[in-house]
Amino acid sequence: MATASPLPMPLARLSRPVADWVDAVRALTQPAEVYWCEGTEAEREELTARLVRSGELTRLDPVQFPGCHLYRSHPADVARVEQLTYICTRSKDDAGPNNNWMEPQAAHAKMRELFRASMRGRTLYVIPYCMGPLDSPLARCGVEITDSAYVAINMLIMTRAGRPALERIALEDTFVRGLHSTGELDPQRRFIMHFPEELSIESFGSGYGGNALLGKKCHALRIASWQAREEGWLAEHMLIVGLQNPKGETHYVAAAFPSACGKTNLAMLIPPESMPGWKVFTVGDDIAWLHPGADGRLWAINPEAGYFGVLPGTNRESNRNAYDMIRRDTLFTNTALTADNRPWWEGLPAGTPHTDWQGRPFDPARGPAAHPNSRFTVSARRNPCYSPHAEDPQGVPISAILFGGRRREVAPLVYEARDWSHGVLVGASVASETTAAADGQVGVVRRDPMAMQPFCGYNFADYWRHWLAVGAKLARPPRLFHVNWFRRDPQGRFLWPGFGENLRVLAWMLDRCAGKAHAIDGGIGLLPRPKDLNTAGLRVSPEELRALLSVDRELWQKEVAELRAYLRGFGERLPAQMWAELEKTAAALGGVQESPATGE
Ligand code: GTP
Ligand code: SPV
Ligand code: MN
Repeated sequence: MATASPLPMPLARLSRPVADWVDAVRALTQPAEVYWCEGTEAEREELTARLVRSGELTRLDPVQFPGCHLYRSHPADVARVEQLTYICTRSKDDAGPNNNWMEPQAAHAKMRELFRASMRGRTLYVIPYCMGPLDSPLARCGVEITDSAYVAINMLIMTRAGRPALERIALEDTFVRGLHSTGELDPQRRFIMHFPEELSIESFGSGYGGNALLGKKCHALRIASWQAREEGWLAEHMLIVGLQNPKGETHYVAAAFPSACGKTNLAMLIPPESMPGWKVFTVGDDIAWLHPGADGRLWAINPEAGYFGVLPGTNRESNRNAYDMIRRDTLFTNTALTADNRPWWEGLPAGTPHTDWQGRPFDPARGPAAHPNSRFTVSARRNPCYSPHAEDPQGVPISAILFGGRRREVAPLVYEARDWSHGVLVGASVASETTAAADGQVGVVRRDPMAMQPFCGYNFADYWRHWLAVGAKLARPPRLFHVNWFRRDPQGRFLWPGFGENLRVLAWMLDRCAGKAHAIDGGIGLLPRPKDLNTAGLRVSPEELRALLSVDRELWQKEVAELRAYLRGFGERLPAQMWAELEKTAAALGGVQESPATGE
């Protein structure tokens, strides 16, 4: 008689649909072996050791940076490639003018030829993962197949991956299929394809971040935004942070800023000394899934379990929490190295780069030592201010949503939308200077509605309509704001000190939410007067503060005209409410009216 095996069920037998899909991919890509990720600590160490042996990872100074490694990507594969990223829906209009589109059958045929035999001699890794806490009804699962151990290690840090995720998949009837192969890294043979109607992703020819860690931007934003519209929620490029005031009350805020525009930093903010008693807790630093709750509020979870954060500019002064967090068990990508094998990047006050991000002796004539989009991958559990509610299955209730961009002029430090509908227009009007997070020119202002230009899996006109519909369902909607930490003076210096000092602006917003703070109508929305902000200990002159809180009527009239032209590009699909809000703003820019505090 057979006795029960003490060994756990092999992963390959847990879910028939997953196993069948792996078999089909194996037949197409012809790997030398198949490796199912269990998700244990020992496994991560094993995979890391493999990459150290093959020379793909470099172990860093074990005393200063225990458990840390450096990965150097191919020099032509260092950022997201928006021009090679496609939404493949049956109807082109469903993808919208904001996306590259390809007909799904044509896209599948193209990708099939790229994937054919692409894993020959390589290992195929199967990574079942769960986006969101494993016990959360709001979480969603997927499986990534990749031939990159670097991608597998990143996914093991960034998501809840392995056996528990596959157990959940075995109980549910759907999962997102993400197929990735590094290919030859030839930019001519690189495509990131999304099939929202089939819940699948096919990514070929890049091993980098958002192109290859398919749980992140591909699943948790592009595919999830599509699902969210069908099901009545929102998938957004937002941080989630808990702010505890000196009375001990905590309010949660979500903020959408474009790539490399300050989400990680705001999510880990350290209060300035002149604001004693405040505490800040990170729930998430990049992606938020927001659901209308039975209580009429909006509830948010962070679908991720780790951070893939920007290194340049990170130091003890700007972000002490991040600086401390990444000193152990961290994977560094494309940083420079010091002579004593420590990672180095621009913005560190000490240390000297010896080797640049490409592994060459550092020569300043060749540009920065670390790549401007060099990043760290680390578990959220290493975050010294990780919120005790970050893993609550129902999420956290959101009091305010911020939109923001990186703009040297036009946008003031902060303004509040008149109401939800106006806030949707404010979110849609976000424009920001491009950064090194995506391939292409840096510093060019472009429209980036809700910081979702690269990530919305469908037509923006339908997306704004959905935002309006979600707001209409909320009895207690969050208040909506716009911020800009990046205003500059004529000499090009930042007018606002940013980082921890941003809490002063957040505190005003929370007071607005409580009906306790004053604002004036600046036409574009409601602004604090300089005296409405806590400026104790702030090193900003009264003139600078006035400049930060000013609305230049002429510039804004031009802005409104540009926005009108931009929105026209969405044609008939654009909700009429957006036009109505825009015309209200255009009319309001004619005068300035008072809007006193409204006590509750
Ligand atoms: P992604 O991970 O690409 O989505 O970016 P992110 O929005 O999380 O950006 P992150 O917080 O990593 O910041 C990007 C860069 O902006 C870093 O170099 C930061 O040092 C810098 N930065 C962040 N916050 C501020 C701020 O308040 N003021 C200024 N001047 N710079 C900031
Ligand atoms: C971003 O570019 O917004 C990121 C990094 O957060 S990536 O994972 O490459 O998308
Ligand atoms: Mn991001």
